[in-house]
Amino acid sequence: MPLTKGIDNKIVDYLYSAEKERREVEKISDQYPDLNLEEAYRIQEKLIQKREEDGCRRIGLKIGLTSKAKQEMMGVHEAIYGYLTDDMLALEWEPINFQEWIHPKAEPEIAFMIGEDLLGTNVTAEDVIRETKYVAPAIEIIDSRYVNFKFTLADVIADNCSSSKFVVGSKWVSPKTLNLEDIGMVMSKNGEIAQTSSGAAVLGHPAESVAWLVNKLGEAGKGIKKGDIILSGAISEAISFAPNDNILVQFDELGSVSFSCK
Ligand code: OOG
Repeated sequence: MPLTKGIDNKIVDYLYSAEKERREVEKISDQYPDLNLEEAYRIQEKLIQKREEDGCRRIGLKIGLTSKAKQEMMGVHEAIYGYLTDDMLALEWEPINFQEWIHPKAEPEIAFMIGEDLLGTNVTAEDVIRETKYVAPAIEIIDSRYVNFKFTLADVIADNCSSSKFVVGSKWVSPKTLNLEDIGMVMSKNGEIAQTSSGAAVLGHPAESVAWLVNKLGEAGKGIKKGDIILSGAISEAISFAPNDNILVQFDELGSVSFSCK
């Protein structure tokens, strides 16, 4: 049964206040088990509009569930996307206050800085590479608003795919001379290796992931814009961290990115 009018606004307020008040809430599918993905994306869009009403600006998008392992874990065959707003962008040198989060986890990512608008339903990884000005190492901090990070696909889409913060490294390079699928990555916590992987973990190639995003948005007549930052998907499993931890992500050729919280 489709959501009755007004219910989506109620869900938006429920998720928005959970984030603002830093508390975990029961997943919405417990109350609305028939919530479908289209409705979930509509709720996500309204959630972003609410952020905009509060003065935030959209600066890009993130792609999630891009690894086979994560898709299998969730029993799905498709990635998901959410929006990034300017208040989510953190700088490498600024310690972030852990109190901003509920139960955060860090994921290594490759960020794409888009040089030209990309729109359509037949966009390829080659098109993405051609229109990308730079790629950079990044860390995404996800912070699901749901109890114990447990959710259905519709739940997580409505919750803007657990988006919370992201940090982009200071070395930005053209993707044209790199082989992004072969790039190795090591993520360490307080100097100890926590995860290793390579670019191929993201749908075979991070640019494939961005192409998937453009084509998915294209189905709804949307696209990505010049100047957008796109987080192409976690390259390994996410790791939890605590106050005073330092997370460092090092890539071959792309350089490194780190953050600390207090
Ligand atoms: C959903 C978001 C996952 C990724 O890159 O796979 C994600 C979650 O696990 O909370 O950002």
